[in-house]
Amino acid sequence: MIKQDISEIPVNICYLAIGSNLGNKVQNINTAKTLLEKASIKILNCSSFYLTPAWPNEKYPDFNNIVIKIKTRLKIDALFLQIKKIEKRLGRIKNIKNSPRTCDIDIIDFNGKNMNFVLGSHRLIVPHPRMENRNFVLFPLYEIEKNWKHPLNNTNIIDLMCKLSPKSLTTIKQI
Ligand code: PH2
Ligand code: MG
Ligand code: MG
Repeated sequence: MIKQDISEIPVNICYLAIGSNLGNKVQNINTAKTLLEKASIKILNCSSFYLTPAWPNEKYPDFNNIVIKIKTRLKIDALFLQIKKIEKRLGRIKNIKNSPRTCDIDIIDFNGKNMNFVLGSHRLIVPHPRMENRNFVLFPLYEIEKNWKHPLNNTNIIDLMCKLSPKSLTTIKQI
C-alpha cells in the first residue's frame, strides 16, 4: 500500500461557535480549545468572550460564547465526531433541547460549502441554519472575520447583524 503524503490531504478552513452556560464557563471553553488543538485542529483565530442571555429561555444561566477560525485536514464527518467527543469529555449530557450545557461546539461554516447530511443520530447542516438570528454567533464571527459572507446567499456579516432584533443588539456583552 502506498502511504498518502499528509501534504496531499486538502486543508479545510472552518468556523466553530463554542458556548457554555454550566459550571466554570470560561474554563470549559478554554479546555474545549485545548482538546481541539490536541485533535489535529489548528486554531487560526479566536474571538473574545461574549456574554449573552440563554436563547430561547432566558431563565437559564447566561452563556459565554466565542467563535474560532480553524484549519484542519479532518473531513467534516471526522471533525464532527471529534467535536462530539470533546463535548462528552467536558461533561455534556444529552438532555432536553436548549437546556444548560457545559460545552456546545457548533460548526458554523466549513469551507464556505452548503452541506446537509445524516451522521449517526444527528443531522448536520452547514452553514448552521440558525446562525443568522444569533447575536452570539454573528458578533464574535464579525470580530475575527470582518469580510465573512454567508455561503448560501453571499450576504455580508454586517448586513446580517443589522437584521438582528434591537434586543439582540443590546443584550450581548463583550468581556
Ligand atoms: N446555544 C444553544 C441554545 N441557546 N443561547 C446562547 N446565548 N448561547 C448559545 O450558545 C446557545 C444558546 C444551543 O446550543
Ligand atoms: Mg448550539
Ligand atoms: Mg451543538
